Amino acid sequence: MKIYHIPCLQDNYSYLIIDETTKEAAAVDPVEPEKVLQLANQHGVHLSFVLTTHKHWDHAGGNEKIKELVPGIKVYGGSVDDVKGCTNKVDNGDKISLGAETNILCLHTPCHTLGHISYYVTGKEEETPAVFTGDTLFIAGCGRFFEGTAEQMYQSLCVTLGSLPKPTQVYCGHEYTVKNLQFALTVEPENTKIVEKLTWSQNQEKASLPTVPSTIEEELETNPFMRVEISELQQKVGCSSPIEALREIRKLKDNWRG
Ligand code: GBP
Ligand code: ZN
Repeated sequence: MKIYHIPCLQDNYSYLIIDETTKEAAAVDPVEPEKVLQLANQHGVHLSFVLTTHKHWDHAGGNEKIKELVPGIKVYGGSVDDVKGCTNKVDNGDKISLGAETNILCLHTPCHTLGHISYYVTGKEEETPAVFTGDTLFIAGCGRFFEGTAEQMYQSLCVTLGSLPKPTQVYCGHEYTVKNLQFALTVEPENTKIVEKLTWSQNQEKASLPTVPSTIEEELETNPFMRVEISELQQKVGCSSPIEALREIRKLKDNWRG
């Protein structure tokens, strides 16, 4: 499989996933459909379906338009979210195949919205898997808890996504990395992995380059929201359990003005 990122709106990312042997492709959150279609044409691939991470307009807002532009296209979205233009509702554990060698596993990751879905994509055996995390997991951050609880985000972030293979490539819904790492440093000022990744991210930004993908391993090393099982980190924010710490770090981030 081949994955391309497509910057959209102010700081959103859409993605194009291509099954190379069949030239079948899928779009993740194509909020500006023309951009995705242009890229698909450029690579001579056929767009078979859309994977929607959640109902917010900056992710699902292109679905109706892409259905007009690509007759017969399927639009997947979480069964609990009211996703615009959805033709195929999915639940945790559902599987979708793309072309001959690309498989997609739907992971229900609620909290930012109740029906949020992350998509875990595997290709040929030797290929590194990828996960599209929408607004649940950002590089060094997580989404606001609009519809869910710290318990749900703990399950989504630390259990469901946190137990994927460490090398899994993480593709998120927004470019928030620099700000997220600056906030992460306020929680763990002595974490050298955060310091190093912040410098790297600032350089990427200066060069107009993306900070995606990350990996699950890097997130476990730098993302404060995924590190809440560490008791020293819990103590740093005055808590004594992972869920309590997650709730507190989210509150700190909501009130943080970087
Ligand atoms: C920033 O830090 O760059 N602009 C600010 C934050 C996801 S988008 C903007 C913000 O709040 N972004 C959301 C978020 O979860 N951020 C994580 C964080 O701040 O740590 N959205 O566009 C947002 O989900 C939206 C759309 C929200 C429709 C509600 C509805 Br209804
Ligand atoms: Zn959102």
